[in-house]
Amino acid sequence: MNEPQRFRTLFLSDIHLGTRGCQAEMLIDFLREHDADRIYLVGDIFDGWRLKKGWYWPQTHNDVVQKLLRKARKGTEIIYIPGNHDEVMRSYLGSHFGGIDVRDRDIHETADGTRYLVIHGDQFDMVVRNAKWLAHIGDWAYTAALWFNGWFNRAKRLWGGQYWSLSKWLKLKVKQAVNFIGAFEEALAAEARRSRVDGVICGHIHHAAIKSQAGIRYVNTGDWVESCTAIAETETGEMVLIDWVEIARARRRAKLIDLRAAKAGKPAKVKPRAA
Ligand SMILES: [Mn+2]
Repeated sequence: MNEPQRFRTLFLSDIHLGTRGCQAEMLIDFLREHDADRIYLVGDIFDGWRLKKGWYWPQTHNDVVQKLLRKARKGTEIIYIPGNHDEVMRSYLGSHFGGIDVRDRDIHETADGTRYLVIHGDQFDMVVRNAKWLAHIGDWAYTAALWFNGWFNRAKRLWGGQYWSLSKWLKLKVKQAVNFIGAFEEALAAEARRSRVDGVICGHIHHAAIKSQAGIRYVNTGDWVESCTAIAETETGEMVLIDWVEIARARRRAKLIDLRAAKAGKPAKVKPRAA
């Protein structure tokens, strides 16, 4: 077994423990192979919204918690920044338990002196902020739209109007999603500027990134539901994006090639070739 790779800081967010979508096994592997002086949990670590609807907590989700607590016992400083799905943790701001500090937001200074605001990010998501129920209607709104589409077109045909195209509408939705990501990045960069720091490290939109946004560094940790990504700070203060799905895929490929090579190397299985 290899020694875990050590970083100055690790940033993880949007793990969504307590949901079927959570890639707990992938995260356990990741935590086994990575260590840091400090770990930031940047919100939506567990999913209180989903757990309220029905309890789902398999052993692997416990294992993730145990792995983090063990790291804290061994000296890793762990800072928990709550998100919107685990907002219940916002009642424990300033608390300290099991070696974990709970803070609403934090300023992290890297080894090279760059200062980052660390925050989940939902505070800038107007839909979530102003009307919590809006975030919950997604599924049935879509179903209703499909149903409505049929009736709407039938009615339109009566007075010779044009069809309202669902696929066109969905394409527009994708465009709006792209616009939303852009607006989110801008809002967070603006908050970093207001906080007089060099950049921001956030989560929330499940879209990992390291980029510059009008002179402000924008870093997003991604998630452990679809993409399995983390952000790591090296000993020299460089930020790197770790794509754990891609690394696992590359390893499987390498293993397969090794296996084939080993097979080919066995003299008994290689047919003698005429020179
Ligand atoms: Mn969130």
